[in-house]
Amino acid sequence: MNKLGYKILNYLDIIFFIILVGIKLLCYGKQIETGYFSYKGLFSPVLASVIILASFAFLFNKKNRRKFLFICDLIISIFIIGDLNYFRYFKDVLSIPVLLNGFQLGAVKSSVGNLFKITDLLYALDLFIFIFLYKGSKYIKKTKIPLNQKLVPFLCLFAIGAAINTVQFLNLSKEQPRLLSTMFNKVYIAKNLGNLNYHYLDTFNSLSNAISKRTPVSAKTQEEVKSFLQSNSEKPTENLKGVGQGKNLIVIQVEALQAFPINKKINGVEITPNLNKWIKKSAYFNNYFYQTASGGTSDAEFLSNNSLYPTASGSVTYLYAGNEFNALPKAMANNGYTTAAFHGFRESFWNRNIMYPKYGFENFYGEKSYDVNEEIGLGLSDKSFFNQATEKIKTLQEPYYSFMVTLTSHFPYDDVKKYGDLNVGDLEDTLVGNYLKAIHYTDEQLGMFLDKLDKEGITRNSVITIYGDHYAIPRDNEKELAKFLGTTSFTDLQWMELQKVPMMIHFPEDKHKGTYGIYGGQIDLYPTLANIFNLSSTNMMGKDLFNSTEGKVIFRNGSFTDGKTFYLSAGDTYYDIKTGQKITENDNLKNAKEASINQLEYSDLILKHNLIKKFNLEENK
Ligand code: GP9
Ligand code: MN
Repeated sequence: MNKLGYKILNYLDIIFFIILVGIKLLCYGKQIETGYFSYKGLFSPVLASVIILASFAFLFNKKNRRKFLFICDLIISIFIIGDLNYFRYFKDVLSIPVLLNGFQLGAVKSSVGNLFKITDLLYALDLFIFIFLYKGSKYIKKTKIPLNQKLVPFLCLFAIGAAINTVQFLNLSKEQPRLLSTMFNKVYIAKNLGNLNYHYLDTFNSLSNAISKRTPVSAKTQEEVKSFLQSNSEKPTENLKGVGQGKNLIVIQVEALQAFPINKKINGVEITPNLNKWIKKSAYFNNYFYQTASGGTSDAEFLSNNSLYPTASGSVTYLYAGNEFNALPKAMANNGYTTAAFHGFRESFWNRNIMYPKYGFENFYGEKSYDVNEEIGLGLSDKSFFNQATEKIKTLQEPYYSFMVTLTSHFPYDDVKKYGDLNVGDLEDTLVGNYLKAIHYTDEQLGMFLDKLDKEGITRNSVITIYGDHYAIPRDNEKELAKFLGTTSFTDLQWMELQKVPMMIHFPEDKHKGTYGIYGGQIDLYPTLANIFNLSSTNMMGKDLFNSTEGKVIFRNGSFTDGKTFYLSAGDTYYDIKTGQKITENDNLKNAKEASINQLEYSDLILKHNLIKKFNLEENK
């Protein structure tokens, strides 16, 4: 045999490893892909991820190398089989936060047995080859391989794998900017980068987060956070205190509902006639902003139910899934309420199956609870969702807190044919035009739902809150939006002012209706509801909108406004809202800026060091 032949034979274990594990990962990719799939697309990232792992094998002598490869293959096989079974139930991939919260899977544990298929074991078949090779290594003479002969091949292979992978990761982060840090759509990562790369990324994100969590917080800082929270909850609450006590609470978070279509017409037709009608009968907050960051919908849910800020990057729902929270559902449940969350999309999206119980929801009616009999865009249509959810709500023991999250009006609003026939004229076939159609559709479904509640007498005994979760129109499409609003472009300040979402609270018999102009945001919802339902809630960072005279909205990027001045952090500039003119910083503004940054930092500290748990322990001592 020639020299090359010996070399190949010598490294047969590594070659086997790369080929066999590569094939397994490609097969797994095919199994989690429900739509279009190409082996070609997945080939490079899969190969790169396996090469990276295989490169470490060169650091061992032959016997240990085979042991190492066997262990790696064993772990990968367990993960593939585990992921596959998890996918069959949740349409998602396992992640470290999910594994750490595994005990919460409770209800699904029983069905895991039914999901397992005997053919899954094929993924473990190649292990026998490595067992065989490992056994065979008994006959190998123990020779010490010099360090440089280990390091050179290791570094070469590692560099090749890392280079291919870098290109793959960069491409994906260009296509989906928030995806790699937030991991909000794990299946998408696994589909595009392969299962092994997905788990590398998951491990990296979890570790970097764990490290930052471990840096201890000083007693002084902890005290500072606590005293801020205490002083924040000591504000007077006279107006509307307890008016909702004993009544049901229905909160509807509407996908991508911004304030700009409210009370507007296009070609003579109202875009949101139903919301407009209910706004007239409700307490309507017309200066209410979304405060979400990269966690999108999940940030809106978090802000509204916890009155804390979302994380600057990533999503609380993945990064802090292990934390303790004092959320609105928990407070309602403590007051004898039945609590339930409703959303017609897969349960694991945004880690909801883990987070909703953490917030204190006793029931979560996710995708599996509905008959997916009509699909628009991402999934179950709002029409079908509202119809089916109504039936479930009616079975809940009163009083209840029902939290509903809609889905149809989700970006990119391209399932236009199914939205109905709103004539958007010039805006036909534009993102804004399609959005108006989508939100017109959702408004119609919302209207039918509310009318049904009214007819059945439910509104007489319920407080109903509706708000939008986050922006609908990216700034790239500014021109189309300007056209709709009868202008040509927007200044930075005007663009910020456009980031309002409608928020309304409907009380029985249309009580307390009217427009409330105070500047507020999603962080204020929980304190506002806590006052209405007389909850003894603590640790909230927002304000009660019915009992505050001074408006304030702090955005995750450090921008803030009080309704008179708007500070935009991107350009470190203050604007006078009325005149639209820039103003120079003075002591008051400087202090306000510092206070905003402090608040964001307090919220981060609460999350990073699980301070709510500490505060709760201290309180119960
Ligand atoms: C899916 C939905 C979408 O469940 O909540 O989240 P988003 O992409 O809007 O953040
Ligand atoms: Mn959303």
